[in-house]
Amino acid sequence: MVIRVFIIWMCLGSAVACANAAVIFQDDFNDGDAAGWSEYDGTFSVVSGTYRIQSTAFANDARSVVGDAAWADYTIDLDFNLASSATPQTCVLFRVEQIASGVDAGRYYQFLIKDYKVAFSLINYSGGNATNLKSVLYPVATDTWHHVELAVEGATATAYLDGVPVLDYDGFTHYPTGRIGLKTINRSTAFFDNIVVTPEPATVSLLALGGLAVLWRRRRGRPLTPGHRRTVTPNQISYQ
Ligand SMILES: [Ca+2]
Ligand SMILES: [Ca+2]
Repeated sequence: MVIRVFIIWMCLGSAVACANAAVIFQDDFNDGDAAGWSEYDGTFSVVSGTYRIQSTAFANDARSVVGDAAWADYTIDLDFNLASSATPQTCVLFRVEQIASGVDAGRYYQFLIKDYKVAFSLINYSGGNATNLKSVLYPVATDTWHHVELAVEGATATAYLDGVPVLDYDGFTHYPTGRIGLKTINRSTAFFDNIVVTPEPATVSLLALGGLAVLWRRRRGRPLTPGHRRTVTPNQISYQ
């Protein structure tokens, strides 16, 4: 009982405590490795505390995934630096249901970032023809660190670049759950850092603690949506 009261007091009294408790995955690569990540088809290394992913050929999908296949609604925060090249492009993968070696081999969504556009795509063993769901022209400087926030909830996802909402789409009905991932394609190289995954909506549930629930909304003051799903994962996963 003492522990219950203490934890409840912590969450009621400190949003910071709740925010930390809600993190279900994080990696800053400062330990010099990418232990825990599953890598496919590219060249991977940790360089100066960042994760370098290189596509080695035109039709080479360099991908690395991590997390829990049961994750449904979550927000991915990360920093990336897309190296200049002939066709610079990288992707943040979400709801990775399946993944395998080969071009477009797997079932997952991706937030595609090129130097001039961003897009949401559907991959289903697409053989080099990923299905474009929605795209918009948007300049992204290469050789520069940027921040991505990708909020996925139900059939909707919203992508922010450096704090600016750049793309949203509400038709993500194919894959209900899946891991997260990083990707470069067509000879591109990108660096990644400060990966943080939190449940979306950022709601902390203490239902397990004697039936008392404390709900807390983290981002942008949006009202709680009646009937929204909670996907708090009890076990934190962290590969450091
Ligand atoms: Ca780092
Ligand atoms: Ca590590």
